[in-house]
Amino acid sequence: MSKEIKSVNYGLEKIFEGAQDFLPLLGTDYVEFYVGNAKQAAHFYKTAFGFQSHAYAGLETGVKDRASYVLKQDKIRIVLTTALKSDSAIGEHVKKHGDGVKIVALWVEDARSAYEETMKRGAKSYMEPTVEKDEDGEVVRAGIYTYGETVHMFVERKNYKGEFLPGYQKWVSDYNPKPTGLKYIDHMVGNVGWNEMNTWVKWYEDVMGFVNFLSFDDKQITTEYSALMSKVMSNGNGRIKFPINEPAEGKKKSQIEEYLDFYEGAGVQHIAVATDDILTTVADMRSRGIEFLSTPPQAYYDAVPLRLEAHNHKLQEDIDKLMSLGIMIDADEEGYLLQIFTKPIEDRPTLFFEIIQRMGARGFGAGNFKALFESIEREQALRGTL
Ligand code: TYF
Ligand code: FE
Repeated sequence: MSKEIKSVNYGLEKIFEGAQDFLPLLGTDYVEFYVGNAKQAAHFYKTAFGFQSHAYAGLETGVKDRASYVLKQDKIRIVLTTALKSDSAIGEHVKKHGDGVKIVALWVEDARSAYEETMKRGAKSYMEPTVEKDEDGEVVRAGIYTYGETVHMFVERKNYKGEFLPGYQKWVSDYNPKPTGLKYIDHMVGNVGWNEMNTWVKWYEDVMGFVNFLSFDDKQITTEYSALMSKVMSNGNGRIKFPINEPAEGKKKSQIEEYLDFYEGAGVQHIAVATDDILTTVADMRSRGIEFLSTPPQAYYDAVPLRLEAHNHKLQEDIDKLMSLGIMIDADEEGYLLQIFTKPIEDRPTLFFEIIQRMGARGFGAGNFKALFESIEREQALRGTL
């Protein structure tokens, strides 16, 4: 039933051979969303995405100014946080951006060192190293700003055995929809302003020690309207991948510009989550009410067998099933990948999700860009934002 996914290894250890990685990252720790109503958002992520109730902090746990619901699915942890009063940085964030990602937390061995090393390379501080304790031990966290008002929080939890963080209680719920097969975060993409992509590429290189291993220019990814440029940044062990997009001049309004207008600035555009059985995951999510971008045309699927043959890969899935669910297929030398994109999950056309199954390929689906962006443009046209 479920297929083995080859572990993603970008061969980056070669680049880092000999050099000391000043910011060793163990993985994504959690993603925190600031939202208008965390209780309802948590219900949505449980019902539609199959996340499981995990931890809670709020009035009942002695927190007076916010409520946070922590949800889990395999290795993925998301936190939904809302303000409990008007005088609140959380409320201000929601007022400006709508619901969106505030914190991309990174799991580290040593949060103090992560903070010091990035600060001395030019990071802007969000939170100095802070120790939080309870009966399960202690967690050290420290945060720096990245693009827009988005934050990277370094989380050191080697001396902690609790559920999530000190201050949270275990959340036991009677409502527990089944998981949909989401396993881990594959990558998280940021949209930045006009001509700012290279500034943020340099920031990830200089401040975080990341490398740029893939670039897409506007010629590759300009359809009729949806012009953009994109560079993928990765940390040394390849566990953290952050593509950065900027708008490019096209015939009409770029999808990136639409995002920047509605988010009112730079921010996280999409979160790609991996599954090892995309047919089951997507059928399940569709039945739970998640809306995906419209299906590529028949001509797209007609061309798939040749694209796979060109790289000598054999598709293990039934192409008719992939087509009926609207899943796209791309291939490179090392393998293929299956991917599909949700429509924006808020009323503002901002954040969306990608579901991805890697069958050896380490790319980002460049061969699907045309079909994908045409589908996004159909949505933009409906919104009158093209
Ligand atoms: O992460 C990526 O690069 C792919 C493709 O606005 C992509 O998922 C790139 C830009 C975009 C939507 C998807
Ligand atoms: Fe993606």
